[in-house]
Amino acid sequence: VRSLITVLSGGVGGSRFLQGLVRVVDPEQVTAVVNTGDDDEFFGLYVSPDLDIVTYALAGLVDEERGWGYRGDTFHCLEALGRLGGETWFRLGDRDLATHVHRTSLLRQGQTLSQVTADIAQRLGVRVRLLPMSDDRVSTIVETDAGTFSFQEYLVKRGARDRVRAVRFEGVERARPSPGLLEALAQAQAIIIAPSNPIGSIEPILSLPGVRDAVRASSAPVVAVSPVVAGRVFQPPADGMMSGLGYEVSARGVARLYAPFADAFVLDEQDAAQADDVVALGLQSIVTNTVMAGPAERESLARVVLGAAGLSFP
Ligand code: FO1
Repeated sequence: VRSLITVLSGGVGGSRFLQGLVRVVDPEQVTAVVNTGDDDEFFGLYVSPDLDIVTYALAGLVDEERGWGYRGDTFHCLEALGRLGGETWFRLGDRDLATHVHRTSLLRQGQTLSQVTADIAQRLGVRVRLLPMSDDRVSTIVETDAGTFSFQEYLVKRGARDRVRAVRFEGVERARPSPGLLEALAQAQAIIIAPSNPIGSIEPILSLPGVRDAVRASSAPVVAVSPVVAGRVFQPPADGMMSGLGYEVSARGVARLYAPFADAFVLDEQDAAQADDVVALGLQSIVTNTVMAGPAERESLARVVLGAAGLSFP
């Protein structure tokens, strides 16, 4: 069995967690299932932000401060586009554009998103198996007081300032999980839900036909990590999406969302007072430092999560 640890992931939070995980386990033991509900088209190019963030992070190429895009990228193409009257609110860097040009070209030639993702990852030296959640298009749509937006419009163009009324994943009912995804869940020795946006990143994956059931049915321990620390998310817009939909923006609030299928929940030391509430939801609760400041913190979080799943690594 190739895939032993299956991680459900969004962009920045998930990628940082995965960076820690591959310091502890052989990357080839890890399958990362990555949200594609945030994908969008700019200038006819197919952009898959979460896949790119995870790919660049694991390749050691990501801009660590921003959490997305290539470190040291330039924006000459975007500036020239702006001069021509093109839209420039989504900051596509020059090197980053190569990824989107290449991906779009391979998709047009008939390759699937899974194939293209594996190709790009391999060429950039990423050994984790990266699976887009689906080869079919699913679009996260955010309904707000100010109108209905795609995820990137809501987050980047509008700065996540609008009150969220509803979130839906257009196309999810007809979409199929990508090839190997259900197997990666069925065969996993541990299923990890990364500290990603529960509504914007994890929920689209779980909403694909068969996925939530496969997580529930798995005999492997399911361990989730809170993306909320001291009532704050380190990455907008998880807070606005949670509060808009009526969920408490707290570690406990996230645990409540995951309780139906998770076995253990990892929350930050700053939220230690909520550990009992997590236990009351029927979850094992583990308190540790979840703020993934640097490589050492990311690695130690990965060790705690693997320990919670009953796996230990030297
Ligand atoms: N996030 C921003 O806040 N502003 C941007 O201009 C922006 C550009 C961008 C370009 C490529 C890419 O892969 C990601 C980019 N992101 C940007 C991040 C991204 O939109 C979000 O962080 C994820 O979608 C959330 O998971």
